[in-house]
Amino acid sequence: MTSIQSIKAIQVLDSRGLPTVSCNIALDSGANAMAMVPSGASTGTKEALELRDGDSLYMGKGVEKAVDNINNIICPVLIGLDPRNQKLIDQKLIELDGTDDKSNLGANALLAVSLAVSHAAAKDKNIPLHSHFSDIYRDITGDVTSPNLPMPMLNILNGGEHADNNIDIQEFMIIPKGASTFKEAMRWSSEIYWNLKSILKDNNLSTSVGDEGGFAPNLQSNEEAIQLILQSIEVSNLEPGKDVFLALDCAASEFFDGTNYNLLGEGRSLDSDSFASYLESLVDKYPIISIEDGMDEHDYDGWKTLTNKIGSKCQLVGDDLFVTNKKIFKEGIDNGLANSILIKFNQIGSITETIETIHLANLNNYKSIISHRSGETEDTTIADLAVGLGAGQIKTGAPCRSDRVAKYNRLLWIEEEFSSLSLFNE
Ligand code: 2PG
Ligand code: MG
Repeated sequence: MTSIQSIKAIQVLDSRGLPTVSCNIALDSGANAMAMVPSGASTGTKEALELRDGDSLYMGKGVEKAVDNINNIICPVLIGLDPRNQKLIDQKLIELDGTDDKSNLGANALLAVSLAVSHAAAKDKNIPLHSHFSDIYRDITGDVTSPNLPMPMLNILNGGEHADNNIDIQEFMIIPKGASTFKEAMRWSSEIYWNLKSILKDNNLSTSVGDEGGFAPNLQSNEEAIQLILQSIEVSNLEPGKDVFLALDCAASEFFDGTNYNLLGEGRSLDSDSFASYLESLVDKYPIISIEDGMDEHDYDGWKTLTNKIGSKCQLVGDDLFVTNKKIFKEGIDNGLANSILIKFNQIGSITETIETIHLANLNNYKSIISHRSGETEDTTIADLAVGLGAGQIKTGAPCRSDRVAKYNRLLWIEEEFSSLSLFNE
């Protein structure tokens, strides 16, 4: 049996220039792997706790405590264990932390170790990381996956918490559904992105970008953002609603005040029913096939209304609503909220729990979309997770900025090397 020989964590920087945790694991077989954790800006209130130092360094955002927790508390317990047994290692991490929200050692500490273990084990087995994730899914759930290349959702226009413009909806994404390969999906997306840039320039609008690499101009309304994207698809000689579709992430919790949804950029305020009707009107008017966090994470009545209104014709994705947490997700399923779930492993803090949540989605016919965070690194684990679990969809930002493109580039290599895998499209 191979065993863990050493674990070493350090503080590194993420795509926003803020500290995050990086962990390296060495095995006695000689295999060695490193992973880094991402960080959100529009976080759900029930996410596992990201441990920050709160002192005078890095505006309080240092992660030296999380790093020390790995080096001094986690490391001694995991030395000698088998890295191929992801479930056992994650169990040890969860027990060692001992809290529901990982607030003792920090979800950023736990996840960094959990990810690095999976990378080291894949290297030790001499198989690609995505194949190892398929194996872990089988070990944990007893079921098998159908690996594929995920359909990308690319956020090409940023608003909300991810940009300093006046757009309230956080993400305007394109889905190149008509593409027959991942390579073609990326070419279309890059061309649309560049044509959008030209259109913005021609209209004297800003071409600076937000946290996820999408443009962040000031506009008259959310609908104007949609119209500019539709134009950029057409200029790319592609047909909206046939070749390329649209998706939104409203991140509605960010502009809900407990009673109303305040679209500050448009100078209007809508109650829950009216906001659901507004989203329905967008779906009826434009080729929008997916809406994430259309309602606030606590507005369960609003979620029910929205799901009843458009759940049969539109993918409705719970992000802040479910926070990749099996227990919270189960309650949502039982109450008929949404029909899909966004998967972010740092919302829950371990590979095992992430996989259990995806399994629950599969058992209940909810779609899973594997997702980055707005604060990212060059770590590409989510690309392999999406492939190995056959999730079918990934959202990881614009086709621009290396923290986003690293994931797409990893998928381009997987497509090249594994001809048996095809682009998911149902
Ligand atoms: C989201 C994510 C990623 P953040 O809301 O879906 O796009 O943003 O990481 O800021 O929560
Ligand atoms: Mg979201």
